[in-house]
Amino acid sequence: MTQDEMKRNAARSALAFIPENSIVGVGTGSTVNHFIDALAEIKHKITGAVSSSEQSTARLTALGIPVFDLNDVASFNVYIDGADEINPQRHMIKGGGAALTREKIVAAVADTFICIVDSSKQVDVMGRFPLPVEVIPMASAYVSRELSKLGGKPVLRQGVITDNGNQIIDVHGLAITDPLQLEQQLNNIVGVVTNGIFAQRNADIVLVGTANGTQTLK
Ligand code: ABF
Repeated sequence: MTQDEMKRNAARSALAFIPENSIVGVGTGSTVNHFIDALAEIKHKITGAVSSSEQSTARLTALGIPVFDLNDVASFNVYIDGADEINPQRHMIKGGGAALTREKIVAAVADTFICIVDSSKQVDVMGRFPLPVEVIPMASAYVSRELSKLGGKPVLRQGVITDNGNQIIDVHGLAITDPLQLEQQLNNIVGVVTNGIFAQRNADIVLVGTANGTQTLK
């Protein structure tokens, strides 16, 4: 089974968690794209979606799923999103798709965060995937210097401006043994908008696509 087939299986398994007549929180990335395609098959059973990126909004809209402004949605039940890495405590690294800020915002509002991944995303200690950090452009050099002090190797992601008009620094070489502490420490660096550690708000449920079917972790 290919990685993409595992992603697709995990994504389709998420349909079982979508309440009828609900507004669904939708993340970003190739695994989520499979979820959006599957959600379109049951769009008559849901009210619509709130989206974490222009990319996902375009896909949802093209498939006829109404997209609501998050400011018009006080609460909603389920947020479905992928991850770049996920550890046994269901902490994640996200942001490979440069959508981490809106993903973290939508996840904060959701009652339940369901992460859909293929098995290659599972790690014991996060950090092999370079940690994305969204920064205000004028602060990128200063933030890079601060990240270097933490032992990382910061690399400004070339040619990428986020939906929010910011830049991304990818931090290589970190061994994230205390995700909760590092997430808070990074949040305190002036100029950082969002960092890609999702630990304070981790996933509630993980659907893992494997060669032997989809595993549900809670
Ligand atoms: C998104 O899912 C991003 O945060 C993360 O980078 C991506 C994972 O990528 P993919 O599903 O394409 O493997 O939420």
